[in-house]
Amino acid sequence: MAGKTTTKAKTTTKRKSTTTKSTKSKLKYSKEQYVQWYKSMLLIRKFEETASKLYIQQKFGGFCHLYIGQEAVVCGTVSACKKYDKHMTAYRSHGHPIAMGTDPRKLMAELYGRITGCSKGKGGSMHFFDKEVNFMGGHGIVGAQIPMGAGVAFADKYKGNDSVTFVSFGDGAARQGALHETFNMAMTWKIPAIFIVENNNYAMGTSVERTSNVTDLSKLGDSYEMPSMVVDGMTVESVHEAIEEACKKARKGDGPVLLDIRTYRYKGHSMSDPQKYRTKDEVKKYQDEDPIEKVLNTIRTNKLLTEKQITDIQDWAKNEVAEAVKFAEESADPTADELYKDVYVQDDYPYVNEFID
Ligand SMILES: Cc1ncc(C[n+]2csc(CCOP(=O)(O)OP(=O)(O)O)c2C)c(N)n1
Ligand SMILES: [Mg+2]
Repeated sequence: MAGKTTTKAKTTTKRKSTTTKSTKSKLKYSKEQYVQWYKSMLLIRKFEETASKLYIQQKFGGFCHLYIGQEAVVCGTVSACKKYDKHMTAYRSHGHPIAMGTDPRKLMAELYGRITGCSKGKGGSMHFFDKEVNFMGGHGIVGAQIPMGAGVAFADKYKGNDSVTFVSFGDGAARQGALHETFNMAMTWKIPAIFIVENNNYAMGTSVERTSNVTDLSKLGDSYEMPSMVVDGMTVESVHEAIEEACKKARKGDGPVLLDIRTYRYKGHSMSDPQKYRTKDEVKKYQDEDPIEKVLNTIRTNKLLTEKQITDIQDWAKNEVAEAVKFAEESADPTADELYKDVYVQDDYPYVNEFID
């Protein structure tokens, strides 16, 4: 029975938000861990606040989907996984590589379409990619990364590695039919994939409630008896804890886990979104439980850092972003011959030759 295999994490939360409280408690994680969470979430936030301004100034074009508000999801995932694990996500892809350690200069240069960008200036905001840190992209087709991610995870199982692949997608993407085919095969073959719904309650302007009779997305794997958890995505510790638990199962060969991580994006779907589908009060409720402020609150309440040390971290983040902008501005555009590189016509492009004759 599906119900029997479904794990409901202790981290379960209702969508209703609550204001951050200053609580002095016994810390569950080390000082280093809290500082690392603060630094990585803050760097993502600062990078995107600047990217948003630069976009408005028309310094770069194309699409630009901001992750602001959702930072705890990727930072809690990365802190709980191994360096050799792989991650894939959708077009809202700035946060993942930053959390995974990609140099922000390569990412800002990618936004600017420069040759020094992580995808040589050919991908832009939606197609960040960094093989060095095992970030397998940035994907623009809604839900495309679900079967692809399962394929990546299958490759690791086939090769006998103990890597896990984290496949992140939105609540809108969760309605794609490919999810069901993928879940079926993933459970049949017990592949080491962790499926993460970054459930921010909206697909563009369409709320979860308007897309299906089934509004509890953690149930989507029930027909395949896929274990699942509902996780508070506004609290980085909760995400970390859930990912640790899911990884244990996946690494010991028990197969995939579905995490319905409840989060929120503070900004519009992309840069041009009048946001008529939600109220300002709703946005404020989530901003009041901001994951970065929560971690900073824990750091302050427990005196993990001095005020000077906190300011130093904030200056570091601003400086990293300023350096990234300088690098992007000073970098060259790709030359015309780049058009013919990294494309299917290339002789040694993987898999193509076997089909030509
Ligand atoms: C196959 C496909 N259909 C439609 C679109 C247009 N589109 C881009 S983003 C989006 C909404 C997806 O929402 P969700 O999966 O919840 O992700 P979020 O934007 O909230 O991160 C849609 C419909 C697309 N890119 N690909
Ligand atoms: Mg969504």
